[in-house]
Amino acid sequence: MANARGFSRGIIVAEPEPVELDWSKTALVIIDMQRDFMEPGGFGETLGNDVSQLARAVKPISAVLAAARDNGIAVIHTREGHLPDLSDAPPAKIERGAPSLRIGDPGPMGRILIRGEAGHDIIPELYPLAGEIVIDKPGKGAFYATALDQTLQKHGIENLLVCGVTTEVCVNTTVREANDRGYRCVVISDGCASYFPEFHEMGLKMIKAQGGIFGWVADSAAVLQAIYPTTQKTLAAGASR
Ligand code: TIU
Repeated sequence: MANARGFSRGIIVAEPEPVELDWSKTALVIIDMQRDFMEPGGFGETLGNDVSQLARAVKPISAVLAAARDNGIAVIHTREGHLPDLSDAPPAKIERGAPSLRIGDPGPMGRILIRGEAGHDIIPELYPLAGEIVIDKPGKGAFYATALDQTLQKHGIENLLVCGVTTEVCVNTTVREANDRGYRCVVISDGCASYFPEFHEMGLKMIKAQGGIFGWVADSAAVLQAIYPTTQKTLAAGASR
């Protein structure tokens, strides 16, 4: 199936090598762009992190999200969080370390990392549209204890464009899970961020090393270029639609 502009496939200039994707078999997976990680007073800050480090990923994700929506590429959002009774939160996760507030404690955006609370929701800039898939996950990986694999199979998805936060935690864990399940993963470098810039850098290197041991890495401009291969002409045509 061709996308809205007539391109059924695209080549992303990626590392360690270019990768050609069939857009009808590709999903954009946006990992955990939740207020709990992005804003002061949420889970990320309770762990002692500078949440302002993550803001840089929003614009690149927003641009790829718009292109995906415009071209009929499937969009999947994930959210890390737990049931209000904490039955899906392992004590080993809740009790770890010395955070300022623990998972389930009341904070300025509601209970920390609990489904249905304000802090658990996705930031307004990247809010899911009706009909987009939202996967709630209790762990760092989006496949663990979720229906993500079955959902992707049902939609015939073979390739994932992956972005979100944080690079070395939930993005890396999800990409590793996806790779073992046979999905081709292209991680959008500037669409990911970490509280630790050096972990962001190494998290991306780990994915693309050894001939792409877990997948490919490309920036948002390269992904957009692949979705709109004749950018100027195509965007101009789009503008006059
Ligand atoms: N702490 C941290 O870097 N990340 C997480 O706890 N979850 C996600 O990455 N979503």
